[in-house]
Amino acid sequence: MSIDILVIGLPALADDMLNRQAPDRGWTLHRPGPDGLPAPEVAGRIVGVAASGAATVDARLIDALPALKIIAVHAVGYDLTDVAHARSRGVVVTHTPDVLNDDVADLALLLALATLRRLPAMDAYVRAGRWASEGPPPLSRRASGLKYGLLGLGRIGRAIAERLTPLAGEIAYHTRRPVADAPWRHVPNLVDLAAQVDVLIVIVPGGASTRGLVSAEVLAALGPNGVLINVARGEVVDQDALVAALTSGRLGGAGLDVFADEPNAPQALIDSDRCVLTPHVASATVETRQAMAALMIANLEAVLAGRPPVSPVPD
Ligand code: NAP
Ligand code: 8YV
Repeated sequence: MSIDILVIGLPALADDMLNRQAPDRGWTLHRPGPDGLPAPEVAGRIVGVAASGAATVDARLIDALPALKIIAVHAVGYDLTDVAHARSRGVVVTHTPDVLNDDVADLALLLALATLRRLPAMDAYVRAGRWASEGPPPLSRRASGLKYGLLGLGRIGRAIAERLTPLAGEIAYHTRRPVADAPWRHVPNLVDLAAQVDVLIVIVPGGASTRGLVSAEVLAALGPNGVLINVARGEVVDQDALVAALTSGRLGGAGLDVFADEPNAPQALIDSDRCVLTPHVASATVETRQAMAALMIANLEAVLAGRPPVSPVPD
């Protein structure tokens, strides 16, 4: 008997791995149609969903799949899956934590350094022949010795703080509850943290509870010499306020991997040489994407064989 799985928007490497491994497991893979749903004759047989972190798995889709047992999200962030609705239907939701911590932390550090040292602008200066014609470019900012703040100190936040430790003058963080064994200073109020640091790095989950957390007030507290780094979700930052602060010089710079309306980035950010922009690639290395896909497949395999999931999303 075939085991039917709906595959939604997986990145190419994960899609290829699933395609290669499906026959050995007796899995038949299906894709949604233009309405976002599988064909009606297939919908009743789907027992698993394998979804990109960028794919919406909402109540409409879950309700269209009466035999569904598991939604395996290919990401640590599962803000686009309606977990409460899945649970109410007895469907397990899994994600891919930890295997991507190092890559996401590396990109956060890269964005911070590249923004402070204006790396893309310096590269463009050489390529445009301006070094030869105009002489040395304007000076950039020193990264070592600065005060770094983290909004979020979970799996990835800790990996970022550990990378910053040999570099930073000071590291502080804001979370709703202090982390018991963390050696860094907890700041109970986000605006206070932003006022105290030179660089604020955002690494909290997306969703309703964090939407707009980095507000105009937070950006004002960061100030004209402050730098914002976002490797979390675009919606955590008030993007209009960010554009206004950057273009008016009320914020020093920004390094952004995520945006409010992906894959679109605001033209004002594209035009600004005080931003470093990457297209949501913090986990996008061959090694990490293989590990994420393997974990997603392991979760599907476990739940579809009647075993507990390997990495369920927390309650
Ligand atoms: P995690 O281990 O669950 O950590 C989340 C942290 O955020 C915790 O310290 C939590 O502390 C804090 N937090 C949650 N809600 C908060 C709030 N309202 N105010 C202040 N702090 C809050 O998650 P993770 O594995 O580090 O991943 C974090 C997120 O990064 C993911 O959910 C995903 O959205 C994003 N991400 C992006 C990429 C990318 O490609 N750019 C890749 C991987 C992950 P408290 O609960 O104590 O507040
Ligand atoms: C992915 C992510 O880019 O893990 C997350 O939360 O944002 C990323 O690693 C993505 O969603 C891959 O499917």
